[in-house]
Amino acid sequence: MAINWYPGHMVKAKREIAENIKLVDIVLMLLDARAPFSCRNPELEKIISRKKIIFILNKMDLASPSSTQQYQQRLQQEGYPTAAMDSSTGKGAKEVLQLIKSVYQQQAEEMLSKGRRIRSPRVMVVGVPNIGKSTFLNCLVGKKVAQTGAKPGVTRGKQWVRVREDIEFMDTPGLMWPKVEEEEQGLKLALLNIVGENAYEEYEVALYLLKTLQVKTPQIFFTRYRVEDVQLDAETMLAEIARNRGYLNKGGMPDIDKTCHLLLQDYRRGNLGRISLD
Ligand SMILES: Nc1nc2c(ncn2[C@@H]2O[C@H](COP(=O)(O)OP(=O)(O)O)[C@@H](O)[C@H]2O)c(=O)[nH]1
Ligand SMILES: [Mg+2]
Repeated sequence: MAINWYPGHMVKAKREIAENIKLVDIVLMLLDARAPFSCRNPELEKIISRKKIIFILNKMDLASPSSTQQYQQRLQQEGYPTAAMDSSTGKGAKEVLQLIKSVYQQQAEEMLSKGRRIRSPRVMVVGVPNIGKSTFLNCLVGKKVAQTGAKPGVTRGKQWVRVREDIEFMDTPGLMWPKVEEEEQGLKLALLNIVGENAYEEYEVALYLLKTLQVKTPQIFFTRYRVEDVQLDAETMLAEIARNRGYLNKGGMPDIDKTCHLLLQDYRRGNLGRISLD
């Protein structure tokens, strides 16, 4: 399966980011902590390269803590400051604000040495769809500025929202598109609910998840779905889960589509544990 995902509105999104980037000092690039490298886009990083980029590994509550640490180390080796965050609870918010201030410090000193007045850092949040941009902004700013789960692409006038620590956030986050280069990366992005659902078959993504679980956490098939032989081939496994759940068609046959949907949902909600993919 080739996931070829570059919807029309991404062209507009790219133009908007290129415009808005001029107004800020720092870009916070949100990545999914479960597969941060799959969310990246070198082309966009190049467009932004004249600004300071901070990578935020969001949804860390759903990711394997040791993987998150490793991913952060790799990004730091590339020279990027990083932090991890759970925007649904605000865990990590303090560290993010602290990081922004310390990254800005250098710029502030340069301003000072040129005899310029130091102003508050201006920050823009960017990230792929569903990564949690709106949730993140609302969480840091401490009130509802951005609509969560909203359809992207509604342009309004730029507004700045100031947080206590004297940081100004652009109220409209930038929509970023991942660069999908290989099949497995596309499957990960589909599993993470980042690519639009018309771009993939749930069945194929569920097969990918199933194989991943069999490698990383096979016991889950027993503990959650009551399947005793955790290494069954994919087809038989899906049918077993369907029967155990009572997901049957009219003819009494296992409902495979419904079972695939269940698997994906369980992964996305964290019901299968904290499983990272990159
Ligand atoms: N578990 C968890 N869910 C999150 C986190 N951040 C966002 N979400 C959820 O992810 C979904 C997409 O969030 P949203 O802010 O609308 O994403 P956006 O499209 O990037 O603006 C929503 O259901 C949020 O509740 C997080 O750190 N942890
Ligand atoms: Mg949003």
